[in-house]
Amino acid sequence: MSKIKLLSSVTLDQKTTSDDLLTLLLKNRKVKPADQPSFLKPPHPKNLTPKDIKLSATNLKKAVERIKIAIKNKEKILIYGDYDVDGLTATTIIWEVLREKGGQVKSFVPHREKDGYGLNQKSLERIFKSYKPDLLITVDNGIVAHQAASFLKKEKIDLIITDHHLPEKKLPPALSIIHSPLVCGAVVAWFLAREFGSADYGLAGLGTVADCLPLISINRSFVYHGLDSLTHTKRPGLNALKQITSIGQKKLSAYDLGFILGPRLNAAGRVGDPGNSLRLLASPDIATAGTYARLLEKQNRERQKEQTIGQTLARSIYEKEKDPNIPLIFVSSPDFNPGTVGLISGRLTQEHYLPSVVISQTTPVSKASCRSVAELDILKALRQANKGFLIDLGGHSAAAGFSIFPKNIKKFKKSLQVTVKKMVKGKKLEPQIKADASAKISLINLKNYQTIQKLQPFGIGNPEPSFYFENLKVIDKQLLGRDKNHLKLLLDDPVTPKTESIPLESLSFWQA
Ligand SMILES: [Mn+2]
Repeated sequence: MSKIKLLSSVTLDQKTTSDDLLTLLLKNRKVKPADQPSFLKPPHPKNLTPKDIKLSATNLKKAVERIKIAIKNKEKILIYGDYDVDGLTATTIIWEVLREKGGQVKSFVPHREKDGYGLNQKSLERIFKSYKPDLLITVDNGIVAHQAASFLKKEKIDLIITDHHLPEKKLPPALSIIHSPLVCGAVVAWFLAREFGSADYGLAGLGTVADCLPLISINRSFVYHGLDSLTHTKRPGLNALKQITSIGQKKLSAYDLGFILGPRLNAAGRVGDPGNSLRLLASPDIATAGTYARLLEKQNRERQKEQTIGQTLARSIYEKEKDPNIPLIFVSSPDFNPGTVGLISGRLTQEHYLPSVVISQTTPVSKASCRSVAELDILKALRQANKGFLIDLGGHSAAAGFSIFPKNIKKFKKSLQVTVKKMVKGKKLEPQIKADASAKISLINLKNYQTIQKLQPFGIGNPEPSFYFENLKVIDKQLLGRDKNHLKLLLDDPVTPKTESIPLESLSFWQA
């Protein structure tokens, strides 16, 4: 069972006007009256200023001037990105613009296993054997790369950091740091790129959705207008990817970015070389793009297979080891692919409504990913249980990751079990369904549907409106689909006056 949380105490019915409904939905989404116009019609990215995301104007100017000199003097520039969608789109946005301006620019995204996440000396030394830049620009990483930044300084390579991750007290030594925690890495990169030409805000919108930023304020501008731009994009890579998936020419939604295009771009980095996603995004023609789109589609199937195998293994380990007194799933195996531990952890937490830790027991260092439920701050739990066992711990209350030496896994497991048990003591772990308000089915009509659509795009921070209907009567039921997995009901509310839409047809997938 799930508990239902009503965000408002009113009950909506046929007397509710569209204005009332809109006001209630905006209030539930914590949109202040003064911000309502910009929520419903977000300003276009081109009308935003660096100040809107609190970027330092001085640092931006310093970076722009240095890059201009590099372009003029034909100095070698390197963009250092990341293997996830945010990092890939950030890399593409800035690489493209600087190249168009005649810059000598190459881009690099780290290999998940060989390089790990973020700017580091080992990877730099490897890159420098074939390409030693005069100027290095990070995107979606770098804000805590103290060692690598010092190494670059010693090598007399200028460094510009652009990032959105949380900084530590001390910042790394760099020529300029362009940083905002309010947006994703691709949007930060976009603000730098647009100083040089027309930068792709559609890609920045894709990075925003894929990096799970809340679709409110500035982020909404990039997703709202970005979706429109991506729907009509001329970029061969995205068109090839849309063609190979079921999307085709249709009007894109945030769901398509997060669940169809995003996973395919991520797949390359999870099971192989993330450079393939970069090559897709940068493909100059549809033939090249088609080759990479087919490759990503294949890698995405591989990723799904790895994930399914991993999930089956994780479930069997958990079934063997589980203790009903410990509200934590902790599974570790050398057979988990390090690129899919986050996905497996997410699935386990969803299935059991328990926090989970999944470790790919690789040597010399093992990689772990964790997901949690609303009742437990997993980052806090990991920090408390750490006792010097963990390397590179990072994340937030709902999701985190760390590295650990295999010999410490057992001891850390004990420590975390004790901590978690203490932290959730007295709490009942139970999934919660949030509904905007109670309603009578007479609320449901075309006009109210259209009102709800004004709040698009929906996603994190702006969920699709939902309503709680009580005491409905099932008049008729029917199973649908080839395997009869889906449920169709005819519903009536005995106390509501009949209209042409009542009784009401409802559809529920996988609920047969
Ligand atoms: Mn990011």
